[in-house]
Amino acid sequence: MYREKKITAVIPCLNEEQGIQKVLSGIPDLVDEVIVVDNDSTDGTAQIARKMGARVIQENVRGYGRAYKTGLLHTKGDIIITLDGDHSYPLDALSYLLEALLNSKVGFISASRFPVQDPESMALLNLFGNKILSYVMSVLYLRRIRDSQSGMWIFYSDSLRKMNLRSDGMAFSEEIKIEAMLNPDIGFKEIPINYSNRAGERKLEPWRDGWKNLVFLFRKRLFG
Ligand SMILES: Nc1nc2c(ncn2[C@@H]2O[C@H](COP(=O)(O)OP(=O)(O)OP(=O)(O)O)[C@@H](O)[C@H]2O)c(=O)[nH]1
Ligand SMILES: [Mg+2]
Repeated sequence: MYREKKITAVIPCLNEEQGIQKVLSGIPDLVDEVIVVDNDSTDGTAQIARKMGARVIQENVRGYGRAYKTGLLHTKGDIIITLDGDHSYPLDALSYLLEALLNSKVGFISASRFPVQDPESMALLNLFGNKILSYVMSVLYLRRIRDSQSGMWIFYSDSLRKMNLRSDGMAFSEEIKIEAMLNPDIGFKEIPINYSNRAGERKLEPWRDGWKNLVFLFRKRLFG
């Protein structure tokens, strides 16, 4: 609990046995419920997460967005925080992000990895792709977006009822921000955080995922 609010963390994981252990051991006590959404990981992700007290939800259909859509259905908290299972997002930022949400007029905060604090933390190709996608998103929606691909968000759970979330893939990250941004009942802002190198193997395919995310932005802008 934090200031009378129940807090749920949602973490999508695909073969993150190295990272998830570190993430779960660093989750602060103010988080009441931790949901790990697993997609049939072939390593020890689910077992480790269960052993460390997380609720593990299995989703059979692959995809980052798909995992989120399933995981979010099971949350009981008033406030939801999200992050990757690869120990790249700073757990010690959770309390200030929470405080920022509670003191803010907006219902959705996205943690921005820009300006980059540690140049080693993000692969050059990811950095380049992210810059392009964030620029395109900013132009299409006439609003400065620093980090369109951030996977660390903090928002009120009742915002979910006001959003139309469809993407099953990596574009979910863009979609949830756009839905928050366009809805005057929610509202969106970014707050900078420190980012670190991921633990474990990369799964992102920068060219393929980058292209899909770019197409998604144009489709979403044109057809809603
Ligand atoms: N359940 C589930 N989780 C996924 C899937 N794809 C990615 N994830 C998880 O979603 C989070 C974000 O994916 P990453 O591969 O870290 O993507 P990224 O942060 O853009 O790329 P990196 O720079 O390599 O970390 C991680 O915790 C992944 O394990 C999936 O298909 N299913
Ligand atoms: Mg990651």
